[in-house]
Amino acid sequence: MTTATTGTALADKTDMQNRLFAELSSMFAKEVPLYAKSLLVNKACNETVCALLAKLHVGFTMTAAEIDRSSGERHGAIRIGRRDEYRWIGRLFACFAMEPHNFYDMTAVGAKSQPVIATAFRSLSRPEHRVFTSLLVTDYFDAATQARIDSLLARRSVFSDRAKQLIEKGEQQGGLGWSDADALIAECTGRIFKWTGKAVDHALYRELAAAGFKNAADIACFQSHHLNHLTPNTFCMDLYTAAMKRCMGEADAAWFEARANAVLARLVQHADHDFMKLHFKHAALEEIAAYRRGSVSAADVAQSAAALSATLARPEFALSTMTHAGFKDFTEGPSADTPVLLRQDAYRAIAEPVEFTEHDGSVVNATHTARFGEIEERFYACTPKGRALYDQCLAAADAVREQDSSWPKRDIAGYEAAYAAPFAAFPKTLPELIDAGLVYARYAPTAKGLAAAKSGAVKTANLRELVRDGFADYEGLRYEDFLPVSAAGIFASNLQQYGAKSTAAVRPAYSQHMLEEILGKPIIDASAMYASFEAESALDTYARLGVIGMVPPAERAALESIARTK
Ligand code: OOG
Ligand code: NI
Repeated sequence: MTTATTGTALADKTDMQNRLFAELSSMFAKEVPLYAKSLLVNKACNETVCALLAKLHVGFTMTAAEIDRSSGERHGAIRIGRRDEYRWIGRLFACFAMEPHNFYDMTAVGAKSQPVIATAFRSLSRPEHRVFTSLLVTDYFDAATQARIDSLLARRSVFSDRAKQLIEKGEQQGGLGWSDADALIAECTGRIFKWTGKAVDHALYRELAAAGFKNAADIACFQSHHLNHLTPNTFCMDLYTAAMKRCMGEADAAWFEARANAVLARLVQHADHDFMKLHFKHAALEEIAAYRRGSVSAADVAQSAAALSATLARPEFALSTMTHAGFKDFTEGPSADTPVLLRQDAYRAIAEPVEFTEHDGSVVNATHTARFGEIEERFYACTPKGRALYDQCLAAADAVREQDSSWPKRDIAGYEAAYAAPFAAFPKTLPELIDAGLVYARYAPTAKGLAAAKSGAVKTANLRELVRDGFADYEGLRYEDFLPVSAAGIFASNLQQYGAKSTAAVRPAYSQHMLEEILGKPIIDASAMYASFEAESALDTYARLGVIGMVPPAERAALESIARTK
């Protein structure tokens, strides 16, 4: 904590961020009852996973509070209409230490293109929350439609004067005291990100939706930047999706139990120390290194699956009795056995009542589908080489699925194997992924290494040898960003719209530079950051182990120049 010139203690920005997301989560749970229930399902699945992992890794523990925290929201998404609003959003997130990372041009993802460009706001280092923030580009439309959208958007004011004052105060002071922080969070949940169920211009809404632009209608006709989803974190994607299908009434108890059995058996096989480091960031590397190998039998797995199945049969898990539009048929991202980037799935958007006010003041009662329930599991961040390989594998796997779109529903095991086949080009373990230069890692000296350094016993500046000798440890860097093609897939299946071409006389091109001008600040290149974290950690490890002088000059210069991109 630091002290402001006014004498008020300033709140820690990461603490503010945690509180903002907790409040957004309870706002969204009240707005979307299915979301509240999905959190319960996720927690039940994560508890099952943690109990098995505690048997497999003796010494691993998760308190109920830790499971609760790490089963919560990991990202949200909002869609902004105007450029000045977008700049305010950037300034708002900066109050919570969230900075723009990466440029996503959703107008350029082929057939799935949408009229938005975007960035994601998150903390630079070890982020737990992020918000995918789109900006509607109205020049994607023909001139007449553009004028109608722009004039609707011009009339709204999402940020109150109070919110703007608080943001300015935060900028001037370098932070906010807790009472101001709480007031700003209340502006977020009470207005900026709140669902109102009120909209304007149903005629424009209908036209945009009919032309494949429901996404644009979701922005242009509404009065706030309502959250369209908030995505919790699962420790086992396939268990959660199976549980949701069971609870939503798409699969029966017998199917669930068999599927849970299969995915938990797979989890037990693959959940080595690297898996633990990736999924449980609250545990220190030394703590994880000290876990002893326990044993989990087939009977243990079967018992877990049966117990979870019994839990999900309880009335509070009967999501089938609630209004819903079903669960997606397949998971986006890499195959289940390829631990890179992220896997995402979702229950589909529900139709919600909306009251539209027309230009003449009359009211139309209609419905709108935009808000859905995503889930995610994050894996290793890819280097550019890894990303290129991923894109190649994904295209081949998508082609397999597109040959027979009913496959995932009909025969999940057969479909999984076919989807995984093109990903065979990817190694499946962290050491192999690092050796192949496909993912980023972070290194650190161990206590043993530091002791050896004191007595001059460390004789190599080769990271692999340092790790082998127990002088250094490492973790794979977790991917903290988004995948536009998965995002487009989620958009598409939720809105039941598969993208739409520009209707402008000349299709405009969009650039990162444009979005930076709108924000008034640079967008951080996440890939350069992963590389710099890796290089810095390597240099720091060499230095602390007293072997920096042994690093070949060319290697050292290369590491220093990557580390300096920060
Ligand atoms: C953005 C979707 C992007 C994801 O998980 O890829 C996203 C949106 O629906 O507005 O959240
Ligand atoms: Ni999302």
